[in-house]
Amino acid sequence: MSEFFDPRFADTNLEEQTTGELDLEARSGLRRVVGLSTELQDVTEVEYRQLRLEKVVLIGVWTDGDFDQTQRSLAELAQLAETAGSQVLDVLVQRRDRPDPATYIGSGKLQELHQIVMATGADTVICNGELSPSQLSKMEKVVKVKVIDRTWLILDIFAQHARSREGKAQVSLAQMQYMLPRLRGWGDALSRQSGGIGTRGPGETKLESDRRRIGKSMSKLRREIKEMGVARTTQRAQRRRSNIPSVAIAGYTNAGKSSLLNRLTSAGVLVENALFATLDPTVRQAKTPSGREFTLSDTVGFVRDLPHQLVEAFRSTLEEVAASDLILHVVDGSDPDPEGQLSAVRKVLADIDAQNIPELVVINKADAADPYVINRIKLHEKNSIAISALTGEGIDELVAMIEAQLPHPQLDIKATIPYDRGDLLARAYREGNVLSRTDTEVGTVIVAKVPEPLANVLEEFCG
Ligand SMILES: Nc1nc2c(ncn2[C@@H]2O[C@H](COP(=O)(O)OP(=O)(O)OP(=O)(O)O)[C@@H](O)[C@H]2O)c(=O)[nH]1
Ligand SMILES: [Mg+2]
Repeated sequence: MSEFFDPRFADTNLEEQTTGELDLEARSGLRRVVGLSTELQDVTEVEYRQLRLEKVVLIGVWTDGDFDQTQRSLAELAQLAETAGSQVLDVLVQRRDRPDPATYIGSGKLQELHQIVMATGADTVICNGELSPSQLSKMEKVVKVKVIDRTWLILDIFAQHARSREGKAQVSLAQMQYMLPRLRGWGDALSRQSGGIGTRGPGETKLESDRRRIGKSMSKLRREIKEMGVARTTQRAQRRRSNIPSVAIAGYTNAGKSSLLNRLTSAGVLVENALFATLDPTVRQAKTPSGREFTLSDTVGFVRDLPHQLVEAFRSTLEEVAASDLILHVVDGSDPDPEGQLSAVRKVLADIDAQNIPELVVINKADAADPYVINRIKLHEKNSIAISALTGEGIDELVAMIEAQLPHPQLDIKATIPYDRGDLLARAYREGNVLSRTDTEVGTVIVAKVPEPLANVLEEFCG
């Protein structure tokens, strides 16, 4: 037995939408919404594409775990849909042992879904998961509007938010990667629109030529993305040579990563109550209170089950995190499930080989969070601190923790630096940890821990 549940999320404003009141006649003239299939032809010509989602019905399957978890997951899907610019008309959950292999939800329920789509005037159904191409097309046949899955929805938000050339190329690549194995599922639509003789290569079906074209575009994009990442790799290498440690801000989307960067460096990056507001990485110079330089980077946020296509495509952007000396893992302490956020982010960190980088858990939004929840997180996360990027609470303590956890310069030295070598003194402060300083007649005597290259330069002043 399977049943529909309607979790009635507070922010999906369905109050006035009762099926009986809707003019079903007027809505029965459903148009076939222009969807993925019909736009496919242009895929190699346009840089990136957007679905213009409008009125959507969300559907999820509740298989295991508690209902709360399913409800949270659908609330997040609703937030994603709204971020993509759609209005959520209804949210439905079906209780099943597992998703139906053919149609995701059972065929009887699919008919009910069709009724709901007609009654509400929805033009799109969004499924909470990654669906196979044939599941999507079978569902479309019954509900008679476009059906997309969570992965495509996230790809769409990324497409809308991509600003830089690199970001757009990465999103295009991820979209194509998603689309390639799905071409067969949309075969009908493709053959309907194909122009017949003259539009295909010799002995080639439309499907094959589409595949080939997309494959070619993907290789081109991969090449371009690689080239665009070179500048960043060079800068990173330079910083490494001069021993400037790098700190990366990472975390769940909307946790307050950009707000934290702004708070720590007055970077002025975009802060928005929207998912995936940041796609392009920002790197800023910062200094500890004792004057030690480090870089601080803010990058794309993560989400539960972040589409692997995006992780792949954004690999060069995410290298900023993978190559850092310390990760500030920002988690939203006011979220209903901060521990779930932490583990979702750690999965992605493992995917990009960043799981062994020292991690400082920054529990943000302490101003809005339940103190009990903060304590609960602190209990499990030994290296953590609660802060508010909004009010500034805990920021000084965070900075002190960052300073203590930056990689330590290795060599102990005592040097007398002549007064005309102010540059070396400045370097000792910048790159090392100056423990004491005394001004004498012959120069400044410092006792310090410094990295090896600087120790070599200072050698002639030691002893
Ligand atoms: N109450 C409260 N809100 C905060 C705090 N920090 C950030 N916010 C809000 O949370 C929302 C998201 O902040 P961002 O800094 O854009 O978050 P982000 O992690 O960069 O998000 P994405 O780039 O979209 O992944 C904004 O509406 C911020 O104003 C905080 O300490 N307290
Ligand atoms: Mg951001």
